[in-house]
Amino acid sequence: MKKILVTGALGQIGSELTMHMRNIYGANNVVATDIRRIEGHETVESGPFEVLDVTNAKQMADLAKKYNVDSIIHLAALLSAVAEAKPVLAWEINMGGLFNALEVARELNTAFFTPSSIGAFGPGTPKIKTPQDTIQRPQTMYGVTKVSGELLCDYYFKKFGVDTRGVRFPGLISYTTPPGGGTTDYAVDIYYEALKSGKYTSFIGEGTYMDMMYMPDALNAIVTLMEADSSKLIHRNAFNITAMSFEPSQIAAEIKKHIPNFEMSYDVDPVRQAIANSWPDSIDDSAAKAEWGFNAKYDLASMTSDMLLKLREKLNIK
Ligand code: VAH
Repeated sequence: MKKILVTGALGQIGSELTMHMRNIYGANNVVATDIRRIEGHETVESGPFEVLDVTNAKQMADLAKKYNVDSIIHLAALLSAVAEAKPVLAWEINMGGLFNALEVARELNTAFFTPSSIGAFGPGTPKIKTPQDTIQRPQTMYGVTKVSGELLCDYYFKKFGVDTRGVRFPGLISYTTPPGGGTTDYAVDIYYEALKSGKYTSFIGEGTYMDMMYMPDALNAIVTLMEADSSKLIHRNAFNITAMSFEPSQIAAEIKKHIPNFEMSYDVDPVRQAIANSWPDSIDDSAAKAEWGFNAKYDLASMTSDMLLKLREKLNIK
């Protein structure tokens, strides 16, 4: 990758990935785009930024040609809970935007990355150590767009030779940009509330296991996969990757090691609980490890230590 276009660059992944890639490839070689411009945001101020509506095919093609990009990192999408509330809009953005991005990649012969998710699995999928290759019949609009996206990306590779690659992300936890409208967001919100109020009411029920990952591992995974030797890839769209699997009481217990008086309670959101129940408890990421050397560094204990340290600085809480 030498000249990279990022869509959704102001989102939870995009805002950190843009900075991560600018540090690696040079600020002027990573073109950040999003549906809106936020003045003063480091992603906007630290290198090329353009307003882009990914449902506008011509606008995306014109930008890719203007900057002569050789890689597209397509992140613009609605997350699970928002997509369930707005299914038609979710299809338009998640699939319409993806189709436009793949067409640009085909026309300009760029490399291509877009994330799938553990949300691409459904109730009929084996829940423990979910295999790389298994049944995928999700019952959420988010999941439908993720499975459809995986199939479309594989089609563009097989039919047109587009170098498409992707990962099935677990819940991503970060301190920079809060997620917007996901089912796993509780695992981010809990750290903020633990510091601000010393208590948190989880919208996901006790005992609900989901795969999770600290954002630094997610950023490294994207770059490592995109720089991997294409000839070694048996799979492409998309690789299971994970760092840990936990349920709400376990993250609460880890936080209590740092904040002994922290109090956890539960007020389950039936919509997001139903989504979480349809997802795996844990996934098998052996294919990613074997084919491109995926290796997560953070576990629940080390993530919690780092999250609380960085959030104390960010929130100016001693
Ligand atoms: C969501 N954070 O909750 C996203 C992600 C696996 C979860 O897809 O929708």
